Amino acid sequence: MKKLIKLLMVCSIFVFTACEKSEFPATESNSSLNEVKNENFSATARSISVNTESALRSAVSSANPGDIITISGTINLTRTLEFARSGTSSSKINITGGTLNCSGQPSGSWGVKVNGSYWNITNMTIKNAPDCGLVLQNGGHNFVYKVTTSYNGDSGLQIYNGGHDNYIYQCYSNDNYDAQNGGENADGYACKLSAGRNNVFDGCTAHHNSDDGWDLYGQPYTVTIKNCTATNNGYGSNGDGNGFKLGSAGQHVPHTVTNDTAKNNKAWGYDGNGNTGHITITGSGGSGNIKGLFARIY
Ligand SMILES: [Ca+2]
Ligand SMILES: [Ca+2]
Ligand SMILES: [Ca+2]
Repeated sequence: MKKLIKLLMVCSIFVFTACEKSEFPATESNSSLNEVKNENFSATARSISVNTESALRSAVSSANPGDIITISGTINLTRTLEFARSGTSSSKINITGGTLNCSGQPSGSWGVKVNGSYWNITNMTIKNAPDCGLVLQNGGHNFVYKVTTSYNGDSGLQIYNGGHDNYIYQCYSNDNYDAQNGGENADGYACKLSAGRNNVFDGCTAHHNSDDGWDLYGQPYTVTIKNCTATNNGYGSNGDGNGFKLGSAGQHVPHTVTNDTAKNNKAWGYDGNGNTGHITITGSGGSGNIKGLFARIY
């Protein structure tokens, strides 16, 4: 009954403003409309806890700005989970908690892909995906915080296909290994080939990944890596094992590397890898890297 009354109120306001527009200041009528709409008719933000794959998919596929989706315990994914919707700059979509075990997914599939924008992805583990654990592409302005990507069959966290303005903060990526290639591709963090502008890694750790800790191979825009640590990367017959691989041959892209640490990696601590762009390395060092600390940094 209450809803019916409010519905009638809204209808009458519509009719009133339509008929009496000239006598009613537009701002006043709009604000009273908005008040009613916000109270009852807009999709209000939800707080949802999920503990099954179907509930998780339902929450994600219907997510609206301001929603908080909390994953409870471990959910076994049977196929890639896509974040296709988007929040807004002032009201992000929040997904937090739990573990996503992707070991039951089809071969070659990613664990989670983010095609949308304005997500906060926090306090979560994504593991055992046949290919990359977490992929950010197309969209941007996503914030990834305290997310662990482990034991995936390609890179733990990858940004490419135009993914831009992402901030990866205090995350862990470890023991990712592409067994079928002898470890040639699985990096802790790959921001490579085709990622967009303004991607930042801050306070993250990559260790025991089969290829590199960080890999900016073919990345066309500047990436910022600060306060990060890469240790013990490089194993399998083909793993390269650089702490920070900072581009590739034929590129002229400046990257920013600040207060980072590279220790005990199989190859170099920091390798420009043929990128002739000026790489600003400040306050960064390390030890125990088999080939040495810096190579081809211009
Ligand atoms: Ca792959
Ligand atoms: Ca490699
Ligand atoms: Ca690599």
